[in-house]
Amino acid sequence: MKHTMYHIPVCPFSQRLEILLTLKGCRDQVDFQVIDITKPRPDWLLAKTHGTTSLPVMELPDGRILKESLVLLQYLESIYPARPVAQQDPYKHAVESMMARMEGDFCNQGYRFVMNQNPTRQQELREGMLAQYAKLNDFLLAHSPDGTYLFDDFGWAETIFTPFFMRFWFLDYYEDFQLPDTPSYQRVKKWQAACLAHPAAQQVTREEIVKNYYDYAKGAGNGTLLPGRQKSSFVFEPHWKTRPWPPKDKYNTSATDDELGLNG
Ligand code: GAZ
Repeated sequence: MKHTMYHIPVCPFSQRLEILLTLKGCRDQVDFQVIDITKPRPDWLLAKTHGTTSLPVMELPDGRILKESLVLLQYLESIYPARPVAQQDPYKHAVESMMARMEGDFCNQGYRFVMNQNPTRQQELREGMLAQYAKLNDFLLAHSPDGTYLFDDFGWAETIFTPFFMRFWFLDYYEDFQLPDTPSYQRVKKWQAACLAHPAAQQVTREEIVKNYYDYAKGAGNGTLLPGRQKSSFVFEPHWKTRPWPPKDKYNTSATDDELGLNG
């Protein structure tokens, strides 16, 4: 009997689990079941989760339920010990765990920035995002000044952060946000580039992120509908590949379902 992962394919928290399993050579050991975020959760799933809606959720072969991506990562790391992704040395694992603790603020800042609808707040949000990258830069300089990754290879911290580096393609597209070429960001830039290129982390593409997250850029998260729209940018049909690139100028335009190619 397999473990089952109920997930939203484009969700960063579930990509972490796919990356970890890919690194461990165990991707096929877990049965990934796709849930459509644009529809109400099915009753059978709500019964399993006691009414909570956030995903990913994992079901053990005996029916017990676990959730929270960081918890699930640790659980999968424990039940598939053959190819560890986390550092085995207690000090080194503590270091990567300290970096993991920075993921919440990093994530929140990026989503606040993309979801912002007030042009007068753009500068402040840009600076906040840069401050987050500067913290990662300082951490890497302290613990891995000359390396590429935090340790020798793509590992625990990289598994946790890479899905956000990929989601933040939406900041490049909708906010024209890039890291400046100054020393304050050099180390984190090197890290980010290596993370983005790693073969175990290729579950999503820039085009998929930019198209699916249009509604986030217009202020609507988690598959909710914007005024005047019948369809969420997170719908599975029509497939994102067939849809046009959305307008970049989120502050002055609101694309219709038709303009987004959501009517096929
Ligand atoms: N802490 C959980 C974990 O597993 O690590 C977070 C899981 C989660 O937020 N899942 C989202 C979900 O299922 C999908 S991915 N939402 C539907 C629901 O009913 O709750 C959302 C944010 C955010 C950052 C990212 C995301 C996101 O705020 O990508 O706010 C809602 C959702 C900073």
